[in-house]
Amino acid sequence: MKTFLMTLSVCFAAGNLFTSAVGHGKPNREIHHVRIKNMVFEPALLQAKAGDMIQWTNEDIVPHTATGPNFDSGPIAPGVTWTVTLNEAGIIAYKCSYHPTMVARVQVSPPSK
Ligand SMILES: [Cu+2]
Repeated sequence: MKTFLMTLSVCFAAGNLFTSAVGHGKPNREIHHVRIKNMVFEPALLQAKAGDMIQWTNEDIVPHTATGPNFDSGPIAPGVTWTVTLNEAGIIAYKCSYHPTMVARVQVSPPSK
């Protein structure tokens, strides 16, 4: 009988642990959209948080790239979307490797807790 009671109390404690572990949500990860149109990245300065995804969509009729210090889309064909996740905070300048006048930035702030 004594063993039975101990088992019950252990289960109860474990149940409490489980309950307290629930409710810690994942950090919110947003998807940000950059439009490539008329040889311009829009917006020119995008605000994001570390861990967010950035999606470039090429709405021009020629290929472009989104090329930064730590990522490179390679050619994004017309009508195609390319996505990257940026995990480090900072201001990231990127360009299109085909068209040097096409430059823009993403400002990545630290992740929200
Ligand atoms: Cu381009």
